[in-house]
Amino acid sequence: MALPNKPLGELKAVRDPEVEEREVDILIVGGGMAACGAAFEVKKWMGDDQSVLLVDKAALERSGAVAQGLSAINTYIGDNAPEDYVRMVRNDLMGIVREDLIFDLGLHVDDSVHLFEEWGLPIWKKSEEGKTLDGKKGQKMGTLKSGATPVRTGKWQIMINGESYKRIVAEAAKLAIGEENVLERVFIVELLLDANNDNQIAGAVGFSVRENKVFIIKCKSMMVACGGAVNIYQPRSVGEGKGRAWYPVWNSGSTYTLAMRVGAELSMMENRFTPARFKDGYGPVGAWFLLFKAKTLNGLGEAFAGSDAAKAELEKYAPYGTAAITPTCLRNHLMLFEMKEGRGPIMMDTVSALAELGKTMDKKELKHLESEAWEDFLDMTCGQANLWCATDTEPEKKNSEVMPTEPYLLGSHSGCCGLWTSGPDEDWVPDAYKIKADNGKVYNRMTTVNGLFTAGDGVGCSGHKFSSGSHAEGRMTVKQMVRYAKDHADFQPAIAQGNQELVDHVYKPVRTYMDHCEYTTADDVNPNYIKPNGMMYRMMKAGHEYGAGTATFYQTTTKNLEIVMDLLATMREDNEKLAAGDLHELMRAWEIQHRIWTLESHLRHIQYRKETRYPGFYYQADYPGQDDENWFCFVNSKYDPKEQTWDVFKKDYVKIIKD
Ligand code: SFD
Ligand code: AMP
Repeated sequence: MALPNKPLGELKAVRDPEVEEREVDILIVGGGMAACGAAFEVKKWMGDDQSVLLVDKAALERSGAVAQGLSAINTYIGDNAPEDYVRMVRNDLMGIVREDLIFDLGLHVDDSVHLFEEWGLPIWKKSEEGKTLDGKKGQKMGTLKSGATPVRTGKWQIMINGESYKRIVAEAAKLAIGEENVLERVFIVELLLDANNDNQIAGAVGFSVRENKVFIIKCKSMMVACGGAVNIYQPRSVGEGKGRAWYPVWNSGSTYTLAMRVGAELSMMENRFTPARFKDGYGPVGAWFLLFKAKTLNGLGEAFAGSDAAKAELEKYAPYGTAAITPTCLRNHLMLFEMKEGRGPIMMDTVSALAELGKTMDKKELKHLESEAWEDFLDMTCGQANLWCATDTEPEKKNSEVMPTEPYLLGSHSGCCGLWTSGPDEDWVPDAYKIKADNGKVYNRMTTVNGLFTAGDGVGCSGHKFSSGSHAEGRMTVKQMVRYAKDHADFQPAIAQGNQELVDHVYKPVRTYMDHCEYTTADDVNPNYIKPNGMMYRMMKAGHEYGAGTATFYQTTTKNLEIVMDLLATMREDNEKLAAGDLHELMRAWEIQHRIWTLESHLRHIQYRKETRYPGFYYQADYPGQDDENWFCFVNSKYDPKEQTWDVFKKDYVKIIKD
């Protein structure tokens, strides 16, 4: 149940919080697209004797990446073949992906899109004359499920009126799971292993950001779906603009950190996404490229993407670079190439695109087209529309600059880092892609920790799921979680740590603050502690300068990586001295720790992979270009929680869908 909004000001933390214990069969950590899919689906498969709980750090209606809404659903298979979906994802991610997971998702994703429409999400349709109909007009054409034609932007994406997308999806999730089974504004700090069975998940510990209370929750099976990692790198936006990034600022790498700290295997953490976006406002470019057919121009006004120089550059990265659709990282690479050659900045030619489209339109239709251009941002990144207002930008009169952003880590958009999970238990899935649980059975999307599952941004090696795919994956996964909990009905989760030990751990930053805050007149300057905000600057600066941030045009070297790893090790030591005076700051203290662990795993993987697999996302300058002979494989890693050591290693890639 949602707690009411707090009164003015932050809620002071107390030294000894209340403790609330819960025990359920199925625990869903996170409340985003994947978790809402799981919540919608779970009761269809649960037995009457089974129980479920969903825990979100925020309020379901506006949490996670879809909080602001979206203006497109990027994965709708429709008339396409799921095999082609695999081919598209494989090409975009430079060849190394888990084709079993992607194909499996392709079979199920449309069902979620059909549900969204049934729940009231307006999906744009084509009229019989081929005209675009949005909002209520589109709804008159009937539903996608009944055969209406969506407005495709690219081959896979469809347009929606999506400002309230998350509210619609959250409402269905809450109704299905029951409000009494949802805990909002509770931040999960750590996952907990079972005391009696090795490598078995048994629960989680977190705290409320609205009351001084620690939650200790036991479970038989768990999904961790806390989205990707944002603000791990120094963002391009500064000052008050820092509160805005492209991906959701609230997602702090919890998925990866929570899972890695209990020993779950990670995969492809070297992969990152540095999206090309409208500069400073972070407005997405997909609709402009694909729907409005806009081109990007270099500083000389040339459409550089088709130039001979660009073609020669792309040929270096064949077969991906020479494919019909240039992979996302290489589209960035071309922009960076132009900028480094002194031909920046890169501009989105909105003026010519709208003029061209307007040629076949009357005045009223043209006005509508212009409002669609605004709505693209108002639906999902209204800060960009604000910026257009603030800079007197009318897209039909003035072009806008496009720029690759700071790096993000995610597994559901155009990136593929995440956890190594089991594929489905089907004949066509190679054994190497099946993870056997303690009982010898295979559970789709289970991680290498028994009973621990993930979905959406959490599943590695299978990008391009987007909002619809994450929702569908949550549904697919929870069905397996219920099966796992049923198969382990006799399992009694037992947590090794006592309640007091867990409370001491979670509230450590509060105690540190209380012990030392009187020593200073400036709350954030103290020889005995560091505030999360200060730690954030330290982490961002380290990655920015040494870990292939925007400072170096995304380039790093072996030596730079050694330096940043040293800096991160010191940060982890200093994290013991983090201090939090109120509950919001306590959340910040744990978020920054999750970010630091995530960043470290990312850089460990970059350090291990001795090639540059994703030019445009990052460059390992000592190992330029791709080395298929040695590196056409996954890179996985595992943190051992007992020994506190890391292992990074190769895992074979298996091709399932032929070219
Ligand atoms: O324009 C804790 N996405 C797009 N998808 C599309 O289908 N179409 C688009 O148009 C897309 N674009 C886009 C997108 C996202 C954003 C931010 C923008 C534009 C500006 C991507 C999708 O949104 C994305 O793929 C899915 O939402 C991923 O789903 P999931 O479930 O993996 O993550 P989430 O929805 O962010 O949810 C995370 C949840 O975890 C909670 N959480 N809870 C408890 N304890 C903790 N420690 C927690 N940490 C996090 C969060 O509160 C949240 O509920 S476009 O660019 O292409
Ligand atoms: P974006 O707005 O960049 O997140 O893109 C939305 C969708 O459009 C994603 O599926 C992208 O892969 C795709 N996309 C964006 N730009 C292009 C482009 N220039 N060519 C092909 N696909 C694109």
